[in-house]
Amino acid sequence: MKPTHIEHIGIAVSNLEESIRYYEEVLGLECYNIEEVADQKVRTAFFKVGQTKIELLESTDPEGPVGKFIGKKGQGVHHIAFAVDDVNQALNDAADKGVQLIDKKPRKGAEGLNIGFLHPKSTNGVLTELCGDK
Ligand code: CMX
Repeated sequence: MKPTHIEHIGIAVSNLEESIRYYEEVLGLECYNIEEVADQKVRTAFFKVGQTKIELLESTDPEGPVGKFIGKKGQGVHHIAFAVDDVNQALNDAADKGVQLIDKKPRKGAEGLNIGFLHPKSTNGVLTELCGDK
């Protein structure tokens, strides 16, 4: 695979509205989309910084992936998402190289993109998302 850019950085937050205020009032960015991803048990807010986005993640369930993360580690960077042409192909490439997949096949994430996660235990501790149109 060859990622074209960092599509977004996912940041776990305790309170979406409070965190949006920081990004808007201090960093001067504009929140252009708030979306609940029921499947992932999160509410998300998006900002654009050049070609890359910031995705704030507020958990809707303490047992969901972000709820558990915040319970253990507190707020902070949760994952990095790389844009790839073909998520299915990229997941297969990673598996062939011995990387542990969280998603064996792409699924639909926020903003209608196809997404797939690689397990942080095989990516040097960084939860890694691959995402794209295909
Ligand atoms: N970054 C780095 N390490 C992480 C992590 C993260 N975001 N989340 C969990 N871990 C680590 C934990 O610290 C733990 O490590 P230790 O064993 O050393 O303590 C290990 O992974 C297992 O963690 P856990 O709390 O027991 O959590 P689970 O195994 O239940 O789940 C994970 C971990 C990554 C498999 C799960 O969170 C997952 O499937 N994530 C993918 C989906 C996701 O994150 N969705 C939310 C975002 C959706 C979106 O962007 O729209």
